[in-house]
Amino acid sequence: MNAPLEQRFPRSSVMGVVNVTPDSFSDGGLNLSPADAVASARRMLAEGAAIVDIGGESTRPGAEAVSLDEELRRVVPVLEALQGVAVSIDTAKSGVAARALDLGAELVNDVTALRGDPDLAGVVADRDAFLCLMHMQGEPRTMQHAPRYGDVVAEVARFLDERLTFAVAQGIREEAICLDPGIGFGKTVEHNFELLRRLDELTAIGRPILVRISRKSSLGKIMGDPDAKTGTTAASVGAAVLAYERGASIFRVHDVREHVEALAAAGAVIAG
Ligand code: HH2
Repeated sequence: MNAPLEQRFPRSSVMGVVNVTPDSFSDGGLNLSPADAVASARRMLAEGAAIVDIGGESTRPGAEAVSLDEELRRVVPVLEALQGVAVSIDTAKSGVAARALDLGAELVNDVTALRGDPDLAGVVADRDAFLCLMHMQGEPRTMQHAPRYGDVVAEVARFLDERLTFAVAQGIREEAICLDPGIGFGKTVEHNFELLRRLDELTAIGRPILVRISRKSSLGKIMGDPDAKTGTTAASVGAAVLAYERGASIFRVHDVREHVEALAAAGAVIAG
Protein backbone atom coordinates (compact mmCIF):
# COMPACT_ATOMS: atom_id res chain seq x y z
CA MET A 1 0.00 0.00 0.00
CA ASN A 2 1.27 3.47 -0.86
CA ALA A 3 2.11 5.95 1.90
CA PRO A 4 -0.41 8.77 2.42
CA LEU A 5 -0.18 11.38 -0.33
CA GLU A 6 0.87 14.06 2.17
CA GLN A 7 3.89 11.95 3.12
CA ARG A 8 4.95 11.47 -0.51
CA PHE A 9 4.20 15.11 -1.38
CA PRO A 10 4.83 17.26 1.71
CA ARG A 11 4.20 21.01 1.62
CA SER A 12 5.51 22.42 -0.63
CA SER A 13 6.02 19.96 -3.47
CA VAL A 14 6.39 21.03 -7.07
CA MET A 15 4.84 19.15 -9.99
CA GLY A 16 6.40 19.99 -13.37
CA VAL A 17 4.06 20.28 -16.39
CA VAL A 18 5.01 18.42 -19.57
CA ASN A 19 2.29 18.65 -22.22
CA VAL A 20 2.93 16.33 -25.16
CA THR A 21 0.43 18.25 -27.27
CA PRO A 22 0.47 20.60 -30.25
CA ASP A 23 -2.03 23.01 -28.68
CA SER A 24 -1.53 23.44 -24.92
CA PHE A 25 -1.85 27.09 -24.13
CA SER A 26 1.58 27.75 -22.67
CA ASP A 27 3.86 24.93 -23.81
CA GLY A 28 1.91 23.60 -26.81
CA GLY A 29 4.25 22.10 -29.41
CA LEU A 30 7.30 22.55 -27.20
CA ASN A 31 7.39 18.93 -26.05
CA LEU A 32 5.62 17.22 -28.95
CA SER A 33 8.59 15.02 -29.82
CA PRO A 34 9.17 12.32 -27.21
CA ALA A 35 12.85 13.26 -26.95
CA ASP A 36 11.99 16.90 -26.14
CA ALA A 37 9.33 15.84 -23.60
CA VAL A 38 11.72 13.45 -21.87
CA ALA A 39 14.46 16.09 -21.75
CA SER A 40 12.02 18.64 -20.26
CA ALA A 41 10.86 16.13 -17.66
CA ARG A 42 14.40 15.21 -16.63
CA ARG A 43 15.40 18.87 -16.38
CA MET A 44 12.38 19.62 -14.17
CA LEU A 45 13.24 16.73 -11.84
CA ALA A 46 16.87 17.91 -11.67
CA GLU A 47 15.57 21.38 -10.76
CA GLY A 48 13.71 20.00 -7.77
CA ALA A 49 10.29 18.86 -9.01
CA ALA A 50 8.84 16.08 -6.84
CA ILE A 51 7.05 14.70 -9.89
CA VAL A 52 6.41 15.52 -13.55
CA ASP A 53 2.86 15.51 -14.95
CA ILE A 54 2.67 14.10 -18.48
CA GLY A 55 -0.40 15.12 -20.51
CA GLY A 56 -1.47 14.17 -24.04
CA GLU A 57 -4.70 16.15 -24.29
CA SER A 58 -5.05 19.90 -23.95
CA THR A 59 -7.82 21.14 -21.65
CA ARG A 60 -7.29 24.82 -22.38
CA PRO A 61 -10.48 26.82 -23.04
CA GLY A 62 -11.85 25.87 -26.45
CA ALA A 63 -9.78 22.68 -26.78
CA GLU A 64 -11.24 19.78 -28.72
CA ALA A 65 -11.19 16.26 -27.27
CA VAL A 66 -8.51 13.79 -28.39
CA SER A 67 -9.12 10.09 -29.14
CA LEU A 68 -7.77 7.32 -26.90
CA ASP A 69 -5.40 6.14 -29.65
CA GLU A 70 -4.02 9.60 -30.27
CA GLU A 71 -3.53 10.28 -26.56
CA LEU A 72 -1.71 6.95 -26.12
CA ARG A 73 0.41 7.66 -29.19
CA ARG A 74 1.55 10.93 -27.65
CA VAL A 75 2.26 9.86 -24.07
CA VAL A 76 3.36 6.19 -24.16
CA PRO A 77 6.83 6.76 -25.72
CA VAL A 78 7.47 9.45 -23.12
CA LEU A 79 6.30 7.28 -20.23
CA GLU A 80 8.41 4.39 -21.51
CA ALA A 81 11.51 6.55 -21.59
CA LEU A 82 10.78 7.92 -18.10
CA GLN A 83 10.33 4.57 -16.35
CA GLY A 84 11.96 4.69 -12.94
CA VAL A 85 11.40 8.42 -12.38
CA ALA A 86 8.53 10.19 -10.59
CA VAL A 87 5.72 10.65 -13.09
CA SER A 88 2.01 11.45 -12.99
CA ILE A 89 -0.44 11.19 -15.85
CA ASP A 90 -2.80 14.05 -16.73
CA THR A 91 -5.74 12.21 -18.23
CA ALA A 92 -9.45 11.56 -17.87
CA LYS A 93 -9.29 8.26 -19.78
CA SER A 94 -9.06 4.92 -17.98
CA GLY A 95 -7.15 3.39 -20.92
CA VAL A 96 -4.44 6.03 -20.72
CA ALA A 97 -4.32 5.92 -16.91
CA ALA A 98 -4.00 2.11 -16.86
CA ARG A 99 -1.14 2.15 -19.37
CA ALA A 100 0.63 4.95 -17.51
CA LEU A 101 0.30 3.19 -14.16
CA ASP A 102 1.67 -0.02 -15.75
CA LEU A 103 4.65 2.05 -16.88
CA GLY A 104 5.27 3.32 -13.36
CA ALA A 105 3.18 6.49 -12.99
CA GLU A 106 2.29 7.19 -9.36
CA LEU A 107 -0.57 9.64 -9.67
CA VAL A 108 -3.59 10.16 -11.93
CA ASN A 109 -4.47 13.82 -12.44
CA ASP A 110 -8.09 13.86 -13.60
CA VAL A 111 -9.52 17.27 -14.48
CA THR A 112 -13.01 15.72 -14.64
CA ALA A 113 -12.84 14.50 -11.01
CA LEU A 114 -14.08 11.02 -12.03
CA ARG A 115 -17.06 12.40 -13.97
CA GLY A 116 -15.62 11.60 -17.41
CA ASP A 117 -14.79 7.91 -17.78
CA PRO A 118 -16.81 5.54 -15.57
CA ASP A 119 -13.92 3.04 -15.52
CA LEU A 120 -11.28 5.44 -14.23
CA ALA A 121 -12.10 5.08 -10.52
CA GLY A 122 -11.67 1.29 -10.74
CA VAL A 123 -8.27 1.65 -12.42
CA VAL A 124 -7.06 4.01 -9.68
CA ALA A 125 -8.52 1.84 -6.89
CA ASP A 126 -7.13 -1.45 -8.24
CA ARG A 127 -3.60 -0.09 -8.54
CA ASP A 128 -3.78 1.99 -5.34
CA ALA A 129 -2.53 5.04 -7.26
CA PHE A 130 -2.54 8.61 -6.01
CA LEU A 131 -5.34 10.75 -7.46
CA CYS A 132 -6.00 14.45 -8.00
CA LEU A 133 -9.65 15.52 -8.23
CA MET A 134 -10.14 18.94 -9.87
CA HIS A 135 -13.13 21.27 -10.01
CA MET A 136 -14.40 22.39 -13.41
CA GLN A 137 -17.65 24.15 -14.30
CA GLY A 138 -18.82 22.99 -17.73
CA GLU A 139 -16.35 21.41 -20.17
CA PRO A 140 -13.19 22.77 -21.83
CA ARG A 141 -14.78 23.63 -25.18
CA THR A 142 -17.27 26.05 -23.64
CA MET A 143 -16.33 26.57 -19.99
CA GLN A 144 -15.17 30.19 -20.30
CA HIS A 145 -18.32 31.42 -22.08
CA ALA A 146 -20.15 32.67 -19.00
CA PRO A 147 -18.95 31.14 -15.73
CA ARG A 148 -21.47 31.87 -12.97
CA TYR A 149 -21.55 31.12 -9.24
CA GLY A 150 -23.35 32.33 -6.15
CA ASP A 151 -20.39 31.88 -3.82
CA VAL A 152 -17.59 30.38 -5.90
CA VAL A 153 -15.55 29.14 -2.93
CA ALA A 154 -18.50 27.49 -1.20
CA GLU A 155 -19.57 25.82 -4.46
CA VAL A 156 -16.09 24.55 -5.27
CA ALA A 157 -15.67 23.25 -1.70
CA ARG A 158 -19.02 21.44 -1.86
CA PHE A 159 -18.10 19.90 -5.22
CA LEU A 160 -14.66 18.70 -4.07
CA ASP A 161 -16.09 17.27 -0.87
CA GLU A 162 -18.75 15.40 -2.88
CA ARG A 163 -16.20 14.04 -5.39
CA LEU A 164 -13.94 12.94 -2.52
CA THR A 165 -16.85 11.00 -1.00
CA PHE A 166 -17.60 9.48 -4.41
CA ALA A 167 -13.98 8.41 -4.96
CA VAL A 168 -13.77 6.78 -1.54
CA ALA A 169 -17.07 4.96 -2.21
CA GLN A 170 -15.42 3.59 -5.37
CA GLY A 171 -12.67 2.00 -3.27
CA ILE A 172 -9.95 4.68 -3.57
CA ARG A 173 -8.14 5.38 -0.29
CA GLU A 174 -8.90 8.83 1.07
CA GLU A 175 -5.22 9.33 2.00
CA ALA A 176 -4.27 8.82 -1.65
CA ILE A 177 -6.31 11.82 -2.85
CA CYS A 178 -5.56 15.53 -3.28
CA LEU A 179 -7.98 18.24 -4.38
CA ASP A 180 -7.62 21.14 -6.84
CA PRO A 181 -9.88 24.20 -7.22
CA GLY A 182 -9.24 24.17 -10.98
CA ILE A 183 -8.06 27.74 -11.54
CA GLY A 184 -9.36 28.89 -14.95
CA PHE A 185 -11.73 25.98 -15.47
CA GLY A 186 -15.08 27.73 -15.87
CA LYS A 187 -14.02 30.75 -13.78
CA THR A 188 -13.49 34.46 -14.26
CA VAL A 189 -10.38 36.32 -13.10
CA GLU A 190 -12.30 37.36 -9.96
CA HIS A 191 -13.38 33.77 -9.25
CA ASN A 192 -9.79 32.56 -9.59
CA PHE A 193 -8.35 35.06 -7.15
CA GLU A 194 -11.21 34.64 -4.69
CA LEU A 195 -10.47 30.90 -4.63
CA LEU A 196 -6.80 31.56 -3.83
CA ARG A 197 -7.69 34.23 -1.25
CA ARG A 198 -10.03 31.87 0.61
CA LEU A 199 -8.03 28.68 0.10
CA ASP A 200 -8.37 27.87 3.82
CA GLU A 201 -12.02 26.94 3.10
CA LEU A 202 -10.75 24.22 0.76
CA THR A 203 -7.97 22.93 3.04
CA ALA A 204 -10.72 22.57 5.68
CA ILE A 205 -12.01 19.58 3.69
CA GLY A 206 -9.02 17.74 5.12
CA ARG A 207 -7.08 16.73 2.02
CA PRO A 208 -3.95 18.38 0.51
CA ILE A 209 -4.68 21.07 -2.06
CA LEU A 210 -2.92 21.14 -5.43
CA VAL A 211 -2.87 24.52 -7.15
CA ARG A 212 -2.09 25.33 -10.72
CA ILE A 213 -1.96 29.11 -11.24
CA SER A 214 1.31 28.92 -13.21
CA ARG A 215 1.10 31.01 -16.42
CA LYS A 216 -2.72 31.10 -16.31
CA SER A 217 -4.28 33.90 -18.31
CA SER A 218 -5.69 35.62 -15.20
CA LEU A 219 -2.11 36.62 -14.37
CA GLY A 220 -1.82 38.38 -17.72
CA LYS A 221 -5.27 39.96 -17.47
CA ILE A 222 -4.52 41.68 -14.14
CA MET A 223 -1.58 43.38 -15.88
CA GLY A 224 -4.06 45.21 -18.10
CA ASP A 225 -4.32 42.95 -21.14
CA PRO A 226 -7.92 41.69 -21.33
CA ASP A 227 -6.96 39.28 -24.14
CA ALA A 228 -3.95 37.77 -22.37
CA LYS A 229 -3.58 34.03 -22.93
CA THR A 230 -0.80 33.48 -20.39
CA GLY A 231 0.89 35.11 -17.41
CA THR A 232 4.58 35.56 -16.69
CA THR A 233 6.84 33.43 -14.54
CA ALA A 234 7.18 36.24 -11.99
CA ALA A 235 3.41 36.58 -11.65
CA SER A 236 3.06 32.80 -11.35
CA VAL A 237 5.62 32.62 -8.56
CA GLY A 238 4.04 35.52 -6.66
CA ALA A 239 0.61 33.89 -6.72
CA ALA A 240 2.06 30.48 -5.79
CA VAL A 241 3.83 31.86 -2.74
CA LEU A 242 0.61 33.38 -1.43
CA ALA A 243 -1.31 30.18 -2.19
CA TYR A 244 1.33 28.34 -0.18
CA GLU A 245 0.90 30.76 2.71
CA ARG A 246 -2.85 30.05 2.57
CA GLY A 247 -2.32 26.30 2.80
CA ALA A 248 -1.69 24.86 -0.68
CA SER A 249 0.55 21.78 -0.69
CA ILE A 250 1.40 20.90 -4.29
CA PHE A 251 2.15 23.35 -7.10
CA ARG A 252 1.68 22.32 -10.73
CA VAL A 253 4.08 24.61 -12.59
CA HIS A 254 5.98 25.17 -15.82
CA ASP A 255 8.99 26.99 -14.34
CA VAL A 256 10.23 24.52 -11.76
CA ARG A 257 13.45 26.08 -10.52
CA GLU A 258 11.88 29.47 -9.84
CA HIS A 259 9.01 27.92 -7.88
CA VAL A 260 11.25 25.57 -5.87
CA GLU A 261 13.46 28.48 -4.81
CA ALA A 262 10.60 30.86 -4.03
CA LEU A 263 8.65 28.24 -2.07
CA ALA A 264 11.78 27.29 -0.10
CA ALA A 265 12.20 30.94 0.88
CA ALA A 266 8.51 31.25 1.75
CA GLY A 267 8.75 28.08 3.84
CA ALA A 268 11.75 29.44 5.72
CA VAL A 269 9.91 32.69 6.51
CA ILE A 270 6.81 30.85 7.70
CA ALA A 271 8.74 28.29 9.75
CA GLY A 272 10.32 31.25 11.57
N1 HH2 B 1 -4.66 22.78 -15.79
C1 HH2 B 1 -4.42 22.28 -16.99
C2 HH2 B 1 -4.25 20.91 -17.20
N2 HH2 B 1 -4.29 20.06 -16.16
N3 HH2 B 1 -4.57 19.68 -13.84
C3 HH2 B 1 -4.83 20.14 -12.61
N4 HH2 B 1 -4.88 19.31 -11.57
N5 HH2 B 1 -5.03 21.49 -12.39
C4 HH2 B 1 -4.99 22.40 -13.38
O1 HH2 B 1 -5.22 23.60 -13.13
C5 HH2 B 1 -4.73 21.93 -14.71
C6 HH2 B 1 -4.53 20.54 -14.91
C7 HH2 B 1 -4.36 23.21 -18.16
O2 HH2 B 1 -3.10 23.73 -18.33
P1 HH2 B 1 -1.91 23.06 -19.14
O3 HH2 B 1 -1.63 21.66 -18.75
O4 HH2 B 1 -0.72 23.95 -19.01
O5 HH2 B 1 -2.38 23.17 -20.62
P2 HH2 B 1 -3.32 22.24 -21.52
O6 HH2 B 1 -4.46 21.72 -20.75
O7 HH2 B 1 -3.74 23.19 -22.61
O8 HH2 B 1 -2.49 21.11 -22.03
